[in-house]
Amino acid sequence: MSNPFLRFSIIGLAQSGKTTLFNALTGTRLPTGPGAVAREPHPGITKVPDQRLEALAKVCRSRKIVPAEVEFLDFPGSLKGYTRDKGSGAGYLTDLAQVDALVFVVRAFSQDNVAHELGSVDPWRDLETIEFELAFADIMLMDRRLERIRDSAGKAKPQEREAMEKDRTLLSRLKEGLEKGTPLRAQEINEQEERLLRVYQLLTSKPVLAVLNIGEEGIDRAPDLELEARQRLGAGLEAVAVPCQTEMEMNELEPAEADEFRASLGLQSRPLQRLLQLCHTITNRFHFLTTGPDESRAWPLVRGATAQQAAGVIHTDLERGFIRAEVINWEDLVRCGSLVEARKRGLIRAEGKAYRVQDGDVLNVLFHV
Ligand SMILES: Nc1nc2c(ncn2[C@@H]2O[C@H](COP(=O)(O)OP(=O)(O)OP(=O)(O)O)[C@@H](O)[C@H]2O)c(=O)[nH]1
Ligand SMILES: [Mg+2]
Repeated sequence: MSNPFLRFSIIGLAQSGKTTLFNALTGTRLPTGPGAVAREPHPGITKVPDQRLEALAKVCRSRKIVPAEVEFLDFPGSLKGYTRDKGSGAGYLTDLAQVDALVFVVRAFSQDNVAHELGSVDPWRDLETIEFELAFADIMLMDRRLERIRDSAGKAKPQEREAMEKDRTLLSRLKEGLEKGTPLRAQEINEQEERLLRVYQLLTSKPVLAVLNIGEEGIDRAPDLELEARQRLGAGLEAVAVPCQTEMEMNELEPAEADEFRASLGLQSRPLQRLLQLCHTITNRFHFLTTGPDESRAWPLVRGATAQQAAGVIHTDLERGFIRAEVINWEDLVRCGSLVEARKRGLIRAEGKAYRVQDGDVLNVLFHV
């Protein structure tokens, strides 16, 4: 296991607020609005705030706090444009697929001076359009693959032919489901099939977070909107309402000022923080922690991963030479006030390589290379 950070593609229809959200998340100042004519996806990094790190840094007198990071890619223009454009479309869709999950941005703010490719504001229709376009792109890709199998099956050796036949049956079945409107993420796919599919990077198999881009006037309706989105979107999808423009503008404020401003708008929490949490929920990720005088740090891990795999996120040497991990829950450690005290009270456990790491575990990996 290595430590590539989580990556997300931000996609949607034209002028839905993708770049505005990207700027809000990454502190970038890319131009927004109809004048912006980027063609390439733009990458940016967001640090994931984690209050546990501050508490640990205090206890262990860490010189540095290193939060986890996630990467967002801002895809310009309309998804619809690219699925229909055979020229630049293919490259765009391949780029878009190189991520862990997709963030759909749909317009839910009412402002007449923003031109929208579909006219009136209707986030549900826009979500359906995005799903439809992704399904369309997947079907095109499956068709191409099925065609290639058909063309080369005659020349193939018996063994290859068997593998091709497996591929063909699987793709045909999934395609049929897609054509009936069921994205791959909602279809039954077993582990072995999932492995076969991995090379295709099919878009509708990716987890999705829908961002309802509300204006300040929509803040009161946010909880209802989110609920409705979840009901409409079905299993496996998450939704969050974010006043993207306001959040982007708040990057110019001090954090305390921004919180005050949010409260004055009736926002109970930080929507971008919720967004980041949900990014981890949909990708099945959580963070384990390390701490010491150098740094207190958060590391991403997939749910169910073992202590040895967690060691590999820190460094491949730690995974290879893994002996055991000393583990303590972060709150227990903070309550003890020091590692020495925690050890005295017997709260630091020794765990083997198969131990399943929990959210909030503080790990110290003992290894030998
Ligand atoms: N009133 C209001 N306007 C917004 C909001 N979010 C975005 N906008 C405006 O919508 C326009 C489009 O925003 P962008 O972020 O450029 O949209 P985009 O999806 O990146 O656009 P393309 O990449 O060109 O498809 C800009 O003029 C923004 O100021 C919002 O929450 N409220
Ligand atoms: Mg944009």
